[in-house]
Amino acid sequence: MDKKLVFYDIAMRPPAEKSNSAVNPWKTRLALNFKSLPYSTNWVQLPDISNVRKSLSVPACRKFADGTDFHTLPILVDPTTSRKLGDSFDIAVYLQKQYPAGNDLFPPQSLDYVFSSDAAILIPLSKCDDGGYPQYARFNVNVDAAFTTHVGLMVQGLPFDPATAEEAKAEFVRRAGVSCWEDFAITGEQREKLSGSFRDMLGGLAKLFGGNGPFLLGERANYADLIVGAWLRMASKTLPADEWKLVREWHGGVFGRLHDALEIYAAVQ
Ligand SMILES: N[C@@H](CCC(=O)N[C@@H](CS)C(=O)NCC(=O)O)C(=O)O
Repeated sequence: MDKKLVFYDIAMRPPAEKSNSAVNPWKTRLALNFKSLPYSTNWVQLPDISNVRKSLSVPACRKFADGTDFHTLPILVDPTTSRKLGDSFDIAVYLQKQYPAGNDLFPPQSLDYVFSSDAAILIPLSKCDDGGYPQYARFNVNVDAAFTTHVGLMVQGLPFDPATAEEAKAEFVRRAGVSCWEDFAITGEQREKLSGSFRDMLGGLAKLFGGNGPFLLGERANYADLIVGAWLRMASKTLPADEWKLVREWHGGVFGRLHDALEIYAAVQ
């Protein structure tokens, strides 16, 4: 590698390197650090993502329910190969294939986890190429669906940058077809119910971490741990403190241990 990789992440409340809470950029950051690759972070404000993505000529990998493009991060640019990638799973596959030395993101394992629910997901998830790792691709889709079904618990806790908060919130309101930001609040009995469902969903996932941990395959992490770990990073930064404490403790503390064991890959470069 001649030059550092360039990683585009979402800037939340300053300092951005403390409040970064978007799950898919977290998957990429954890993967870059796991592979010990030198990179720099370009922080992008939420309302600027479309322009940045278009200016890099990276096509959208997600669509809104009405079929229009949904421009997202992460993006990774590799100046050494001139490659530009705009999906966290594609990025992980690229990193493993282009930079195979060191930690292996995709050791063989079955990752037998399927999430099914009747709850609708507001914005459809991306359909991605499995990159030659179908078990991991399927796991990514199922874990994303499992957490996205419960993301309502986290939305109100997103640490927006005050400079762009009103604009960003208005866009979230528009997409959801609700009338104001306060409509996202989930409280009382409704919150207890969703929180119970979140606990049960995590119980299903915890079964995969049945060994001595802290990772799926024991002492060495892989991309499947990073996928769950990225959602835990988002949860840690957006859930009310008492709820995050519960998540850490549920199911014998498996997710608290996983989150903490991934701390070594969470540094911001
Ligand atoms: N499949 C894509 C999804 C990326 C995605 O949904 N990114 C979200 C953050 S986690 C985003 O950029 N959202 C921008 C917005 O909501 O305006 C990936 O894995 O990279």
